[in-house]
Amino acid sequence: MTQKFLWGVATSSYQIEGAVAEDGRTPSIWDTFCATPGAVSGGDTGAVACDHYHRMPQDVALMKELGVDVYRFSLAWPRVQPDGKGAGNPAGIAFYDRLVDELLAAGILPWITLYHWDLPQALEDAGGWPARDTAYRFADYAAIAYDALGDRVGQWTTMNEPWCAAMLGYVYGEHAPGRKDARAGMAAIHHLLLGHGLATKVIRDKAGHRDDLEVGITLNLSHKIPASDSPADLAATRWDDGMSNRLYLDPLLRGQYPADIAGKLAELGCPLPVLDGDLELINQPVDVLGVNYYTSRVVRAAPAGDNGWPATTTVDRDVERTAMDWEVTPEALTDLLLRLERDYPGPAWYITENGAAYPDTADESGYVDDTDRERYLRTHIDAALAARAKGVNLQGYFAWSLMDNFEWAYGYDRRFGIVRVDYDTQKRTPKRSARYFAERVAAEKGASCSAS
Ligand code: PNW
Repeated sequence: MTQKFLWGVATSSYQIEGAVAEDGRTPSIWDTFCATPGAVSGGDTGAVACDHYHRMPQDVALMKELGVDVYRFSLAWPRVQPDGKGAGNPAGIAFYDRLVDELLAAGILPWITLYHWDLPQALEDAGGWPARDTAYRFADYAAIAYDALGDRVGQWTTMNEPWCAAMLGYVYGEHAPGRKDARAGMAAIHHLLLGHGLATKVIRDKAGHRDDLEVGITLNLSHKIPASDSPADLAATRWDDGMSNRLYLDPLLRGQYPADIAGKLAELGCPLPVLDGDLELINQPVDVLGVNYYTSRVVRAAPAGDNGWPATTTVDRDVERTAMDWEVTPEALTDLLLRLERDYPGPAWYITENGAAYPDTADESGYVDDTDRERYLRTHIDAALAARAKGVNLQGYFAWSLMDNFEWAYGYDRRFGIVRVDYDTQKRTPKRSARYFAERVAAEKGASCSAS
């Protein structure tokens, strides 16, 4: 018998929904950030985005045409629980009710992410993720969401990419809320992970013994390759891998922060604010570990900066780059998955995001002949399946993204969709890559049926 393997597409609430002030939704940190001059390219905002809030049935129909098994989307916390406190908002929840029902009617499994970065602004005003209380607020929100949708949804991801939320949001200031404070950022990492643990517990307690429940978290993991065998480059790579990968994987799957990284952070005056019992909460069983994979990095040591933080530089490789300037390195995806299975065995692994931005040009009909994106998907799916063939417990693959959408600090200037969105008319047109993906999914499913 062949093991289950799910094929899907992914999106997130703020990137596609629009309708930011409808049906009781309150502002999130991304609404605020977008209103900050210079924060987002072109002054773009998610106020309309793909207008998915009003076009949801059409978008589900698109997915059905693609033939995918599963759709990964996120709930907007300020829609479900305005201001991040108190009771759920029935008008906001009703949208996700309809979405879930529409998906189920189309034969598509709904896969919910609770947090894809749209923190209620009111909670940021109360301290945001650097404040411990936010983790408890997140658990309350998870309870509301599970009560509303848990009767029909068994796939729950707590957080999307805590690295991005903490580092880009609180350390580098490139994402909402735009803070530049390393000490706050390290606290944010711990409280995001604590929020994951608390919410996991809430969901498991509510779900009881249902056997289709899969709870997990999604991390953006990147394979790090030392520029040379020199002790300095090896140490730099270990630090980079520690800050990007082990700092999340170790507490989640081994119940402790990596000693080298936690020790260095404390020495730098930016400790992880761990209290008794936190690591037990964070280290609950995860059924599913989602991996968002885009690129890899060759790491070289650099002289430490004035602030004493270890520094690294990237060695450029002579490979294709996407419109994000990210190097295209599919083989590193195989290596990453093999390393995960070796060092952190246990969870089912899913590629919860993989895809690429390219400088698309559409013809008059809106069609994009994106051979580059087709190649990106093909080589990365091949790389993922190669790892699976070597024994990695990989159980699914999601393309990022179903459609072009609001690409955070880049606004609408970067397109990751396999479906083109014309932002003037909101017309959706499947690109060549969508056709490829649909054919590949059909072929893989046919192959696994006949082999079972
Ligand atoms: C992910 N980085 O973000 C997100 O989950 C998506 O919402 C996003 O659209 C997608 O990848 C493409 O960017 C990332 O700087 C943003 O390393 C930045 C980084 C990684 C992931």
